[in-house]
Amino acid sequence: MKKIIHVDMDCFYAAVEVKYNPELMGKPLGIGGPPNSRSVLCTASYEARKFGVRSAMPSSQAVRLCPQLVLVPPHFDLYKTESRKVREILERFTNKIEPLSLDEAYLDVSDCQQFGGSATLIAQEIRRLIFTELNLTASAGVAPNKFLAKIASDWKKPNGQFVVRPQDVASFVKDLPVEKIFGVGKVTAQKMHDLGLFTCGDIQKYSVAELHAWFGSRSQELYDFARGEDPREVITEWERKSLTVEETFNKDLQTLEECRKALPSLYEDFIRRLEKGEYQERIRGMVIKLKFYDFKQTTHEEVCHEVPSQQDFQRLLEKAWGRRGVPVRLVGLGVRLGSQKSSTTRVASSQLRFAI
Ligand code: TTP
Ligand code: MG
Repeated sequence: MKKIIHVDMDCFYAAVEVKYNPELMGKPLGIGGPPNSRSVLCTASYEARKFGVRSAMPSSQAVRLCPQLVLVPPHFDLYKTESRKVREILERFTNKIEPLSLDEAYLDVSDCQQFGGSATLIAQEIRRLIFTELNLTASAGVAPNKFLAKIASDWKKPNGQFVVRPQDVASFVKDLPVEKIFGVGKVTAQKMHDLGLFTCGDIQKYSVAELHAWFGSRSQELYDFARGEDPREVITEWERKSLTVEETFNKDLQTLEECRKALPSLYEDFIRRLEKGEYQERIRGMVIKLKFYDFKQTTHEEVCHEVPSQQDFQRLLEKAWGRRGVPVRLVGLGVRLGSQKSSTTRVASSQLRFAI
């Protein structure tokens, strides 16, 4: 039985802005460009959320909902600096850390000896250190796996923590809405609702074979998640082999042109995640993935060592699509990652050539 902690900073970008400019404290705050731009908010302080202001909302709409909203442009360097400091605190407890973005990470503390091995007390201590040393607050979820820990960290937000003990898993998942299941987006959730599946308890009534008829290759995973089981390991940065984003479409994309139109928003999402994880140095290849209407899938991959452009993915898409030329239900794009070590070697050898 594993002990996993999911740590998620509270309104992270906004909290960092307040830390560096205490005059902002207690004010409704939005992080993003001015309302007359096409900018959307990265996040909002809890004071602003009371007005319905949310992440990814256009600044113009946010100001309409909350006219006294203080808009601050993002300062990514500050967020990276604070994120590193949080990371340094987490490393006092274990090296098994999987960052998901600048503000959240999984920790596997199964082998951690501190606090008598109590994951609950370790999570409490992590949050105490983040508060006293960094003047920021974090929420945490403690559970036997990643899936449950991530849900739990949201349960007592802000500045709280929630523990799902192994003996509580069954009752915890029973009434959990299907939307909470990892990887279930709007499209799958709607499909589940149409089938009368609203909670994990509803999904539990079906066998893997029955789920397969509806959800194809994801059936085993859904079967496990619905029971609160999740075999995924905590993957440290060095073990991560790829970074990809994907989207399943409500209606299959019929033509190459339709697939092309799907790329910009995927690309934007990809760049955001790439920057958050600071993976640029480790890029070794770019890849496009297509899943066709019949659930068969193909990937096309090419070597690269820099952040691919949207045109690169367009080119890959044409090749992958051309293999079958049939309707597409899912498009994914991303990069393969190598270890930090070989990246250093590559830089060193190119410098050497330069020196010669
Ligand atoms: P979140 O953890 O989703 O949000 P949060 O930390 O602001 O608030 P919460 O207390 O609910 O955890 O995201 C972390 C940071 O990532 C957030 O501060 C800003 C950034 N972000 C974006 O830039 N765009 C987005 O759409 C989202 C959701 C987050
Ligand atoms: Mg957060």
